[in-house]
Amino acid sequence: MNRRQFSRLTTLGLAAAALPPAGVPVSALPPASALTSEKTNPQRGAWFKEARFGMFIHFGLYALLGRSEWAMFLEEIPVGEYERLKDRFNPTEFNAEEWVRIAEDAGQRYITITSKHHEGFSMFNTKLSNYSIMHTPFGRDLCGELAEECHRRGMIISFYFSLMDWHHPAYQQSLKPRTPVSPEFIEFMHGQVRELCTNYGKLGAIWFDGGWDHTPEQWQAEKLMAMIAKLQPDTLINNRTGLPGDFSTPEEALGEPNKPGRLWENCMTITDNWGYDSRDGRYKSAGEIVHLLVNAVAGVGNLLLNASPLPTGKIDSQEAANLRDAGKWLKRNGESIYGADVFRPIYYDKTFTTAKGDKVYLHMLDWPPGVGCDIWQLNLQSARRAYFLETGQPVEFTHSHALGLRLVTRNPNPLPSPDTVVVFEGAEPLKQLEI
Ligand code: H79
Repeated sequence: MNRRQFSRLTTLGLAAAALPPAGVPVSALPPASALTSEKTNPQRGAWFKEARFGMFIHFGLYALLGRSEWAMFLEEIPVGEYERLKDRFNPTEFNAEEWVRIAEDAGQRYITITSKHHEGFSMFNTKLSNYSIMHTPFGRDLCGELAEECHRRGMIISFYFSLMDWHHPAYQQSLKPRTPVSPEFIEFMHGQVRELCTNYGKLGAIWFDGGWDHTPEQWQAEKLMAMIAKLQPDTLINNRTGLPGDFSTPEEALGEPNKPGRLWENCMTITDNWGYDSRDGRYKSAGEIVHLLVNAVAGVGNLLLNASPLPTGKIDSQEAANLRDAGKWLKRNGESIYGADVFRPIYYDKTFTTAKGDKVYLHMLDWPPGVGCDIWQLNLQSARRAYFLETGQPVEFTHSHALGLRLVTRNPNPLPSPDTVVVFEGAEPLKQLEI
């Protein structure tokens, strides 16, 4: 879905159900969890299902230390010492266009950036604190520049926002689990979310995190979500305020294929860390990225894959290269991913199916060149014809009770591909019978 189509969801009035009627006080409205439910407005999640693949970006003061975004906590760095990092924060090589282009080349359709992580440093132009990117040598609204570039290019922008805040003085007393959160902090934190929902145009989602030490009541999460629904009726909200919100967020794990209709997004690192860590050296290859994506989409979920900018503001070049390579596969096979639905649950690690209309896409993640294949328990007998998605070349297939689907045509790729997709036309998605 491009930006114009995304905006049309509002102009068509599809989001109206989420808007409070004029003159009704927020307290008299149904709970925000109901307001943001898909049942209220089935179109709310349309962009999310269409997009399927997004870029997470973890960027903050922690990049300067290069020891992940948890360094302040894990190394017990005192607030007074840690906050001095802002005097050195100057990612002069940051270029919003370059970041968006990397995401585009990777085939990603949305970007979710840390507007504020647990460290409490705002990467946007907040008027509510001096502990922000505006008060660094850099002095520019990085989230704002990125949002603007995204809007320009039809990339959807979402904001990650940490509820907990290791820096704000009013939060210090609330650091202990299950102690109340001070009213001053609630006002500040809700105020920052209001800024994010007011100053950066249309947002895809608000992605809360760090809420586990307190209850949704203590965060006043219902009120927070009602405010978002009012300011940004189409914006999805994740489940990390402790309320269900619109979508689930399994971290470094697959989602909820067993809950039909529930949106979910698998967030994953591309290295072994979220924030830049100079000790890391492990990169997921393009093939691994494709496998993770197919795995998520086959369970009707999304993949939000993290990229870590360096202190200079540049996205790690190896990450960018692997993303671009994964994008080459997506350019040829995107039809089987974007907006794809479930055909049947996952069966094997290396064989997945996705579906759209009367087409079923069989994803062969580990199909050696030159051989055919038997796939047990997969019945595509109703299909009229089959062909390779990349080339259109026909694929001959048979069925038998003993073996299920047999691909008679051998894999013609001279080299192993991360995923060879075979399209079956005329199959009956969701009405499959067990063999
Ligand atoms: O932003 C990323 C993480 O920083 C954040 N969520 C993703 C998207 C996150 N916050 N908390 N957690 C994840 C779970 C907490 C994990 C911990 Fe640990 C185990 C904290 C301390 C021990 C992982 C390992 C982080 C530091 C060491």
